[in-house]
Amino acid sequence: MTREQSKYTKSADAFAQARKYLPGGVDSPVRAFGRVDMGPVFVAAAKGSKIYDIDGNQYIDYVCSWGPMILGHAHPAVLEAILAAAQKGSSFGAPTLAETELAEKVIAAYDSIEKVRFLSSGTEAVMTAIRLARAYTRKDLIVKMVGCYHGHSDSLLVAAGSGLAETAIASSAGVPDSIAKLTVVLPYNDIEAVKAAFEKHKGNIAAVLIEPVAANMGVIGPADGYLQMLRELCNGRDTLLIFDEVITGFRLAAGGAQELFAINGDLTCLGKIIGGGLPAAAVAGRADIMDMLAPLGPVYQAGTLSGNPIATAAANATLDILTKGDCYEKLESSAATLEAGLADAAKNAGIDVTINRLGSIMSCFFTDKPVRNFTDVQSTDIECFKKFFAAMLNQGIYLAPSAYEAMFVSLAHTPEDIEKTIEAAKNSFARIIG
Ligand code: KE4
Repeated sequence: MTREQSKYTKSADAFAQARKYLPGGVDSPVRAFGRVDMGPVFVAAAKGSKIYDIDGNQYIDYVCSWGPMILGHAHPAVLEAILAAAQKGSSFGAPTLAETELAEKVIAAYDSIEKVRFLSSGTEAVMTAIRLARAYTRKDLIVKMVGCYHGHSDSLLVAAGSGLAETAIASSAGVPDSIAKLTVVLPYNDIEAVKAAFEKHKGNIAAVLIEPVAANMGVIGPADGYLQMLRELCNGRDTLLIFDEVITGFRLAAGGAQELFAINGDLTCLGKIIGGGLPAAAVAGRADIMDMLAPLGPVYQAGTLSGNPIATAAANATLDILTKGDCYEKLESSAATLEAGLADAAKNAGIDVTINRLGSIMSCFFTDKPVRNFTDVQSTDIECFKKFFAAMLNQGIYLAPSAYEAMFVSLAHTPEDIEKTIEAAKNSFARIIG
């Protein structure tokens, strides 16, 4: 056993035990560290910008629970709100004032949102948005982009069809072809492909669904004018534009990518940050579409724990902090410093990297080329990323265990954290070259 492996013995034992009872030892696949060819660390606790594993190792955390922990872990005000809510009971299955308060905050942040329905996961939010779009437009097809991830509902576990604008094939077992072929999968940042799909499937596209800033193939921003052209194409064809802002909502700005790019979706899916670290998400948007939801309209959607009072308390406390003061300026400053430091470290080590950053999310791709879509990501050096990940982990820097994920910077990351991360990157690049 190498010295480095000796640092993870309790996690290794825990993983072996977990695999007896949980498929793959985890409750969500990416946590198994399969994409970095090693076993996961089991986390014992977290506070601020740090997480602590069961072997007692401390890490600066850039996963942030895949986005929600933008204030840092166990923020005092969020904890206080959770504990106060919990004292009054954990779930009622009845309306509460806090849900209305949270909806007001979401609506105040987004020009495009008039009504909100809270639910428990991003998957649920997107699944509901699709159902609403099909009901509202009376059309069946959904367009999604290669490399965008929208949760695990059947319609979205699909891969591109045989030819451009052809209907999709299932990308997961258990998804019938009859469902997969109601989705069309196109390259991200390719407006001509969208035009071709509208041409081929005249009048039958209910919605174009997109992460306005992709963060599930690494971070990739929209090409200049791309989102605006999607908006125009949808307008002209009575097709809805659905922005999946589960990651970007309240991350890139209070109004997410739609604020950043001054564009309005017809429906918006939110999650992660609006749960404050607890299970909460939302489908939201134009009132004439949202009012189709039961009990008002004919589109059914429901949830035992939707608007859960403890999750809603965490969410309200989180947004109260985020939407006041200069939080987004601070996030921008920290992330820009980190980006510059990583770029300099790679350059000085003679390693080619492309860093895509928007606000406080970024990805470091091992390539000397721009990364603008999934095909570009696939041409990056994934093996090099795995070495970088392992070298950073062994120096106490916890990155997402996949080249297809994002780094998240929080308000809890201090200048010392950023500096230590840059130093660790210098050592890691040296090891990769060495
Ligand atoms: P959840 O069902 O996991 O709450 O949300 C699904 C989802 C929807 N839309 C976007 C843009 C998302 O990024 C996600 C979930 N993100 C992944 C990580 N990239 C969650 C981590 C995991 O799957 O364990």
